[in-house]
Amino acid sequence: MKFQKICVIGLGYIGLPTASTFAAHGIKVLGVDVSQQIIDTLNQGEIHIQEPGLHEEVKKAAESGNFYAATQPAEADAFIIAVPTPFRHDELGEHNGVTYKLADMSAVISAAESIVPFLRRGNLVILESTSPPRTTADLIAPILARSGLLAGRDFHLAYSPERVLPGQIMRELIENARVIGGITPESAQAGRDLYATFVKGQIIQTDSTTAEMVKLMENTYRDVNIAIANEFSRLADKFGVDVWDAISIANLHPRVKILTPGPGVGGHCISVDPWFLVESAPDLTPLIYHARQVNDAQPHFVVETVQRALGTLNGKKIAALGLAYKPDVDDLRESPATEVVRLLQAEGAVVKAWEPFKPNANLAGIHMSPTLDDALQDAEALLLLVNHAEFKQLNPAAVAAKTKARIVVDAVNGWNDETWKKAGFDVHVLGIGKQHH
Ligand code: SAJ
Repeated sequence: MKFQKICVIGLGYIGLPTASTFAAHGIKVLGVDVSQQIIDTLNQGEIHIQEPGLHEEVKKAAESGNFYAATQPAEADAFIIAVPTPFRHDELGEHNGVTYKLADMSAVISAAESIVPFLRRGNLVILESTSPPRTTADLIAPILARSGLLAGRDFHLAYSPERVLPGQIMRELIENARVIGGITPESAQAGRDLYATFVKGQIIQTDSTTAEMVKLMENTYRDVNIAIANEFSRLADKFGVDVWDAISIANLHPRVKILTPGPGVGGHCISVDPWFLVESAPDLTPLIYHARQVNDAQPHFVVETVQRALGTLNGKKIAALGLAYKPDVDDLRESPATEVVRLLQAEGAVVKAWEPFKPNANLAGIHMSPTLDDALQDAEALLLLVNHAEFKQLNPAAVAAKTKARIVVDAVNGWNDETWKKAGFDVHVLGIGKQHH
């Protein structure tokens, strides 16, 4: 199948890189988003999110005339849905005493509905948004059937999950293997024809429900493995062991690869997607459910570590360094660091947060410092919450000159404790049992 014009619905962290990469490969792309502000920004060649290499690509795409953004779709050869599927904040699911979060499919539903008037015989529709198993067949196909056309007979329908890592999106989009799950084998083939425009990694054709499962399995696998690392950090703390040492020794075993403990799991993917499996089959997912509980509770363990370091939290002034959900990104969604700050404040601590990637972030109840120096100034303790490269490069002696704080709590093992000790700091690292101090 040949594609001259496509329509990408949702211009966020996935949709925009996808749209601009297609445009850079010679396809006419109409990018659609509900936000007029985003549309205006993009049509001027500017972008609303930070991702290495993205701005250049969007600029090029806009200048070449291959990319144009609007709030409504139009007729096209293919439609790609790349809108967010967060969880619902208004309601929880409940089954046999287990409560779980529910996927909010409203953006996917509206995106599918917006295609209906423009769908034509022979088109291809792709869902990229992470979704519970069977979404493509049971939710999207019936909505698109309102056009009078049938998925798999009159037009192609497939699920193809994005699998790119924020911070590496532009490269991974091209190099990663791509799964295309068709509602029929012909739909999968049409999907392959489309993504082969730029994908250099392997393209695997399968059915839509398998592709949905694959996506959820990948992120759930990572969540469960981070949960065990976090649980090990608590055990190490209890038994007077340095978890970081213990993990590096265990990882010398040829079949062991323990991940990294930290303040918890954030972002809009790994902390959300496992719930889609729990929601779909609560009876079958006790491990996935408990891994989520462990990771969600990890900010409490950070707070406990800070409390031990400071004696009490009440009235203590703390400089929280980093609020992003992981190192070197500007994304604060579902960030465990912000949860730590909120919990510290609930215990009476006075926290100033410094996030170099988003100094002006507007987060309810969180005081942002405009500069690192401002956060350091009156602090009694420094709390490292994200392993940003910028923090790793800090010179402890220079920091010591800017603050009266002499206590450091490192929740990500980002700092060399010896150099901080030399600069006069008392250093507490998450997951290092107190018998070590
Ligand atoms: N984290 C740890 N310890 C680790 C690794 C990560 O605590 O050893 C934390 C991070 O700090 C962060 C969270 O987990 O808070 C998730 O970070 P991540 O880098 O593991 O993943 P994401 O959410 O940025 O991107 C993931 C990727 N999935 C997998 O690696 C299986 C990416 O490929 C997906 O495309 C993306 O989810 C997505 O959009 O689904």
